[in-house]
Amino acid sequence: MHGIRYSGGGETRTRFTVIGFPWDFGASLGRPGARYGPGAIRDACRWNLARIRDARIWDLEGGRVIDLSGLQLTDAGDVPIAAHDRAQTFQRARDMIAQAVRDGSVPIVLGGDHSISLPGIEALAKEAGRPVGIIQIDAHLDLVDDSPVQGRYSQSSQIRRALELEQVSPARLVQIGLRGFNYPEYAEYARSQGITQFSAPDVARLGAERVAQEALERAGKDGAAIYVTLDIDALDPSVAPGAGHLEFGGLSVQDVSTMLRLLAPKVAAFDIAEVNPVFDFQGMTANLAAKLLFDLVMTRVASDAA
Ligand SMILES: [Mn+2]
Repeated sequence: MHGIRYSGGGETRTRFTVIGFPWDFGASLGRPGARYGPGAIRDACRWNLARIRDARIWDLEGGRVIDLSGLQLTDAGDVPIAAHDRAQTFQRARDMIAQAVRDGSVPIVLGGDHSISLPGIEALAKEAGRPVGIIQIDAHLDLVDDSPVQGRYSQSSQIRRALELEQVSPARLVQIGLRGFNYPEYAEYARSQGITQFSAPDVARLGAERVAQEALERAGKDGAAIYVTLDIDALDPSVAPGAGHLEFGGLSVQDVSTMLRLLAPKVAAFDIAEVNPVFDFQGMTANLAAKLLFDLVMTRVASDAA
């Protein structure tokens, strides 16, 4: 398996640690197969890694050549999966992600279904030494408390569980890209908790830049460390067919790219979930994830170097 690795060779200013989390037992309603996500995303990253020359890369969208000499991008491999034991597997993930944060690195967790965000948020909450805010780019709410089918730790509950952490507050949760139809009881829950929500049409109406700026303000309140989670189904299925569930009317590539570029300077931990190669077409979704990962990494390097 290809690791996502690069060492700029200069004095390190930006550290990222890639952690694969090939877990899809949380896909109890959506389509399973996201366990193959980390491998497919790593593979797709080769194209951009190959374009680095002499510690520099041309960022065409940013209109600049970025100096990568201060970048240390390491790949810690995959979380060892105990298929019979979610709690043990999540503990291992928490330990790996916490280690990355302690090393002064920004963890990039590659899912896996969206349940994988919980150990990441827990690790950041434990290590950050300050409050945590969450920016969730997603078609769905993932606020299910409990369900007879899905239980309490599925791909539909990780944000609800994260809100129970002492360091996390619904006032610092921002959900972007929501659409379609959902259970009515969560409308009252989201409103009463003061969760900030931008639907996909909100993003089209307000613009990605304004939404990203407001998200940073809300999630970053109280000096919070910001966890950014990207469910690939936030993007429209026409560009991301390899997802857990297809929810039409989604965000555009440019809008998500713009948002990640604006969030990058402030992100303390990042994950990409629900990339599902089993349902992908021509590797589109994995390649999209790799592009968005590079948007975030390269923009952060440029910002740290400035
Ligand atoms: Mn989700």
